Amino acid sequence: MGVLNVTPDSFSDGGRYLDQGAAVAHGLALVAEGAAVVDVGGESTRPGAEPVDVDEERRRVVPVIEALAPHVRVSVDTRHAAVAEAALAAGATLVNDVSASLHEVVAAAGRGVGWVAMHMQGDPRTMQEAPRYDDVVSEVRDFLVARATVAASAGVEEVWVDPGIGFGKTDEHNLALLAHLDTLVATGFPVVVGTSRKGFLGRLLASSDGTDAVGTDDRLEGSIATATWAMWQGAGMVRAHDVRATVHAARVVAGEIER
Ligand code: HH2
Repeated sequence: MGVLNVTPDSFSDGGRYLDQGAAVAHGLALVAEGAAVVDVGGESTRPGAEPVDVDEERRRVVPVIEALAPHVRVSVDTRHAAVAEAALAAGATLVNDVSASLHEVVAAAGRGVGWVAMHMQGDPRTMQEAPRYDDVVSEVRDFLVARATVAASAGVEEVWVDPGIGFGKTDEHNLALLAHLDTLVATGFPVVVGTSRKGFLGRLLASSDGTDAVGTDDRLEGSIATATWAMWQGAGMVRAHDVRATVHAARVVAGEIER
């Protein structure tokens, strides 16, 4: 799943694709690099991000989805029902829902439309202030299984679950969720994981004196290492900014040999 943020403020590519022409061109480049899905988002959910007006979010994503949908499966990265509905009308067939609450919109859209339920503690503005769990792995799993079960009973045929790396989690929580990804895979719901360029990678790669977390443009190796781990553990999809490198890693994990 290639990331396409049509936003001024996303944490790693904010402002690069706010222009519609640039966004569509980048989406097509992701397809050429091997993305099976392009995930179009019009609201940053980075820690501390301010919410975006729904009309503005819709205005950002709809034309880009219309342009890309004939070429690739498009998902819409949104927390808002009105944006999800407009995106589905424009040709998206997957709702990537970081609020894990839009299953009814997806059920109403009928066959062929899927839903990603992602776990988040709190909301983006405040989620990193003091994340707390007794047992992060089982709490995230239980939450996702409950949401996925409700969606499946409402008639959603394709339901993905995502532990929401970085969404209301400390670095230790993120690492525990990755270390125990098999717990989520064992639920039987297909798993999506997004680690690409995230802050915990920057901190893991910081210099040994603990200063200077590695910047967003210098987290490729960490992103590929964690994506590879996730695929190896059985994740069915990884969300990535650097699609070419991630597709190469996926092909190696799958043991594909072209003759
Ligand atoms: N992470 C981000 C956004 N959407 N969706 C899913 N399913 N899983 C994730 O881990 C995930 C997500 C955050 O990354 P990004 O889109 O690059 O940044 P921003 O939220 O600042 O636009």
